[in-house]
Amino acid sequence: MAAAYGDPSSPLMSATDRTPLGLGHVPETRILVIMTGGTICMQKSPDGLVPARNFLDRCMAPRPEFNDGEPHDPLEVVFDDGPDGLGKLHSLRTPTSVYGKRIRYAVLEYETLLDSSSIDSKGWDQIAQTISRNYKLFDGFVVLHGTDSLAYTCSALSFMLQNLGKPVILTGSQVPFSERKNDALDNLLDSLDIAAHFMIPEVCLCFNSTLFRGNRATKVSASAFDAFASPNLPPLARITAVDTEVAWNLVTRPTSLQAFNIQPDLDIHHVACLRIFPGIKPKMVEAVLRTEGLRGLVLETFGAGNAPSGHDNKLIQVISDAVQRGIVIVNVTQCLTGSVSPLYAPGMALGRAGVVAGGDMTSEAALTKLAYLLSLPQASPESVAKRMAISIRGELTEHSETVFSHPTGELSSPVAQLTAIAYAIASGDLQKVQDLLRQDTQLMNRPDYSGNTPVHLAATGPSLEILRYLLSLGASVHLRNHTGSGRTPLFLAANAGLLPHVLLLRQAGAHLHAEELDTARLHASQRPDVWAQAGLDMP
Ligand code: ASN
Repeated sequence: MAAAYGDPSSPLMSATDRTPLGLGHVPETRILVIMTGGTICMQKSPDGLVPARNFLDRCMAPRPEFNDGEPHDPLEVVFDDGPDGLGKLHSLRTPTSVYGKRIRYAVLEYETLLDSSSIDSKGWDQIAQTISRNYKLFDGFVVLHGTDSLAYTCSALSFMLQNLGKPVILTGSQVPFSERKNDALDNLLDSLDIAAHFMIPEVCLCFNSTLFRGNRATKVSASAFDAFASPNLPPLARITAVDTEVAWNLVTRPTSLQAFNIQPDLDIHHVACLRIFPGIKPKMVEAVLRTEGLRGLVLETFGAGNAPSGHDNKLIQVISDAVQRGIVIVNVTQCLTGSVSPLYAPGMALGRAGVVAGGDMTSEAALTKLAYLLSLPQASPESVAKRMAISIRGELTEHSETVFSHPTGELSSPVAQLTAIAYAIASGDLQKVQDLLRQDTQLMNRPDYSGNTPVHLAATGPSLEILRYLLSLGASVHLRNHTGSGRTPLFLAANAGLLPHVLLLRQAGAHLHAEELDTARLHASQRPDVWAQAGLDMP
């Protein structure tokens, strides 16, 4: 049945769609590179290294890895929400990758380029807004950023970008791109490659040939190329000379059937982080907890979550009083690996005082998560405390996570599995689809020879429930097949006139890709109502 989708006589392919990509045609993936500053773009000055402008022309254009040497039209980019916010940026294209794609990209450079030690929630808003405004125009995003506060920005964005369906890869470097020996070139190339070729719809940090979940990363070296680590979660991918190995079982996906949106304005000015040390005075902790307007505190404790119990338990009293006043206090460990747990009496006493156990979260993740939850409408100390203890973006390990086991102990080949799932989707057999995906969840995003994923097939299949099931597992609505300039599932559903499928895909955040719009307009006269629901602006 899968063959039907590549078959030119298939009713799913309209007149203009009948030609799958010709042999010589190499598909393009569009990536927006967002330049915020950091060492990666810096140049020497009498005052030390300072950010320098014009990264695309200065650093990327002269390098053959980033530039196929051909002239390309500028790319449309949304700069701001005002009437003149839409503009165009000079674009470049990479040569064809080992995955058979070319990456077309533009660099959006911020007015003020920062040393990342100066970033705050305004800077995070700026990045989140840029991604949100350009979400429909690009397949993925690479954010260039200084390394000093990179782990904080990764964590903050992971919470702010809600129901994210596309890759957002942050990177930077320890040595500027303009230096002869640097880590900037590899970090940038790896980030572009990941954003363009792998559907990892998370905020990630790519550094030194390793891809980390952004909210698990922490800076561990001020100078080495190996500057980041993810102490409590293995990397999401490792990039070797020959291949990129993705740990697909670790990748999280949006499963709530809601469109992408952002939560700006993290309440970072009303949270704090305090590191306990031997001999710390309860008065000192109290002074922090009495800071005007304070709503949340991350307490970095010893070992498995312990704090001193001397001074007649005065410290616990101070903490307990603050919790009673509505301050959310979260316990994370100062250790690089491991988790807080109520193993010892002092840790248990903190729990009894109402301190939330932060599991194995990094301080960066705990602090930004606290600021995020406090910024949500109707946030109460109780609701925030409850959500601090559970994983909302994969930022902490929950030990009750379901592990899928294979009933027969044997996995069939990917091709056989794809064929089986295509049959099950075409015949509306939800049970069979569920069984197959339980055996191998990666199947949900795997394309067949014509680039159709199970979501493409279900988008025109007989069972809306199968489509709903795939979307609730987190299957991507953004992958494009090999027809025309690359069709999304939403395009196929609209083209087949399937209104319920279109509405469900839209609910899950699907949109028509910028490269589909012209063809969509040509087709729109047949079912204008369906195309309108698919989000097509018609004259
Ligand atoms: N100070 C720089 C920054 O964070 C450090 C770097 O990017 N390597 O902006």
